[in-house]
Amino acid sequence: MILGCLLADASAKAEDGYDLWLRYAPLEGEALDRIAGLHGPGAVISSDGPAEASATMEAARRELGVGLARLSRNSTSRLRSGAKGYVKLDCPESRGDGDVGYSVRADGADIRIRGSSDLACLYGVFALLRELSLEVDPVRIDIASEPAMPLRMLNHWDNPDGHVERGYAGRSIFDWWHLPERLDQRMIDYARANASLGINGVVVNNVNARAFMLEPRYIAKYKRLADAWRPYGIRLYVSVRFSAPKDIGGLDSADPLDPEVRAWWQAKADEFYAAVPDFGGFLVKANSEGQPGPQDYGRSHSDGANMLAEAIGNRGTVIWRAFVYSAEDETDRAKQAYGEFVPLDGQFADNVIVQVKNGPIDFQPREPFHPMFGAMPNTKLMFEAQITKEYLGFASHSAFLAPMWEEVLDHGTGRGGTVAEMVLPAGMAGVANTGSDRNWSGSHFDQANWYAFGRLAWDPELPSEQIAREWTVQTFTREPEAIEKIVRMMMRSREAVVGYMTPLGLAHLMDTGHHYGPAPWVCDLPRPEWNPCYYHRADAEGIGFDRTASGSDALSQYADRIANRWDDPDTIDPRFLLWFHHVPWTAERPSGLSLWEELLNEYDRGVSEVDAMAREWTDLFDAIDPQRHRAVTESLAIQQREARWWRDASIAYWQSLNGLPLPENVRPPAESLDAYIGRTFPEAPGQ
Ligand code: GCV
Repeated sequence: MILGCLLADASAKAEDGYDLWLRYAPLEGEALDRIAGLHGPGAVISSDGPAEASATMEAARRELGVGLARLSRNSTSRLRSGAKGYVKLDCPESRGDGDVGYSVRADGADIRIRGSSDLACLYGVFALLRELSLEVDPVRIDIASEPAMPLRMLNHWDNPDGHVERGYAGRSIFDWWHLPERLDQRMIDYARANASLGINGVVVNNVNARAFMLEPRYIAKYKRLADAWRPYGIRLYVSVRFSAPKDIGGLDSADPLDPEVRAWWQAKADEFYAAVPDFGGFLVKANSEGQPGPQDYGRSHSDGANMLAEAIGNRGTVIWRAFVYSAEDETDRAKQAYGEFVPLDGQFADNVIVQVKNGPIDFQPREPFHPMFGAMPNTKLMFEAQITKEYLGFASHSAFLAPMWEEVLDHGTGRGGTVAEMVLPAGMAGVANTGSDRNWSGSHFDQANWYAFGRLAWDPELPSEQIAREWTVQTFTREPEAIEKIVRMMMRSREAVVGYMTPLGLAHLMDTGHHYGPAPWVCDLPRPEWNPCYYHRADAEGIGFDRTASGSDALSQYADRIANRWDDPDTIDPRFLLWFHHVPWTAERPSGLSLWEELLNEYDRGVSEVDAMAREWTDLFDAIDPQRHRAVTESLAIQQREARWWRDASIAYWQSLNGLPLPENVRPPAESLDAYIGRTFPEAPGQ
């Protein structure tokens, strides 16, 4: 009786989002009957293999127990061997790093999960539970899956003091102060969530790294974390500051060709591997935004990366970021990474991966794919996505990012394959959006971006709509109409943000520093490429950055096939128009409208999409638990207000340059341009 009360109480508990997509909400009706048939009342989950299980197999069994119990409302599931009608885990009990592909198949009355490593079975369990959550009939389950790429990792921009650079979900989840003695339960829950997606690497600290995070006291903390994450198949990586030999090593140089410097890194790597034998390796941001690097000594990126690669040897990987830009290159920031890295193709050691952002500037709401993809056939390139939405309204605007990543991954490079194909030998990294907020991501819908990143890193061919649907079912509801509504909202959400923030290929129009809200009028910051004016180049005549041969010629960094298509403002995909072309405001577009009219339409489309999302969400009142329904309602209200702010402030500014009237059906900005320019936000989140 008491137990019954407790369970009833637990199920009535308000949902706060902590369980992410791993809620395993109880099935009902036929779906419940089918799973009850699978391990009906009094039934047990079986496992082949010896009694002594690896920690990974223990985690797999535990997950299966919890998942099936919750899905079937049966809290009494337990493990036993040899029974009929159960889920069988058919994997070696020992850790195998190599093959993590699995199959999940109905086998008579049983379901058999097979793989050649214990991690394969853990992944298979998560896949089975996902299918069951999606109400797939157990007897029809027939999946064989393996990851498309070896590295599927999160990059945390978390600082040791608990502040997260570009983090919008509270403080850092890593409690460095109390580690190694205290390991927060969140660290296990985090690993479990990652494992459910197949994420297998985590860089625990900001790429703007502090050298002291390489000291022995930190290595002890990493060991504790790595030990906790190992059962979930997660290897730990650390961002390093290139000048560490000087900062903490007592040397007077960090020159990568200096034998003393090389010896220092060798000893440092050995120290790491002595504590953490499966340590993943180092991530480096060098000679970018003030970070030290090999160029400080007249050396190249490959000199720097290869020095670290030698220290690590075949024990791990050096991931070297291609996100570089400097004040000297004033012609076009979008060209710099290609210019610095492509000539080094073939010069990086085998255990070096060059990590490239999805687009050539910086995680804008829309960018064309980065021209480095396809241009370095002899270098392993990894795809860097930003899950945290630095430029898409933080956690207060809803934008499902899978369609954006899909747009880039599926794009042909014109150099022998799509972007996804170019990164298959290396992998994908996502800048994490996690924080100490109870819902992990700052908003319920932002959890979907973590989920989508993991799913795409496992299989970049998964359609974003499928990802949205499976996430919705696991996270919110199995009610068919509600699912359709939510998926529709998600699928248009990013395009809505592009509409009201940066339509038709515009970029980098946000306010300085904190990167929130519009400020296209900012033109006087000391470095040219800090200014929105540098990117939009708007004047009385027109708007857009000429990147054709008559301008910066960034277009020539793309394969001819692509460049030819994008060279003509009339034939280029209009979504990239002003990225590559400076177009007169009054130019007649193939649509028959002027550029000015097209631009205004895009702003209005963005705003009305958000209004539609808010309306649809209101209609879902009965389908979603009240706590989460209310939280999303409130976020959407913020987004509606701020979409108008973006639209109105932008239009007011463009009008101040072009002097053009607004067509009759276009609502004038609510306030004057001066009022928008004069706004200050001492209370703004971010940095
Ligand atoms: C970690 C952008 C962000 C920075 C970030 C940088 C990077 O410039 O605004 O906060 O620094 O990208 O990717 O290194």
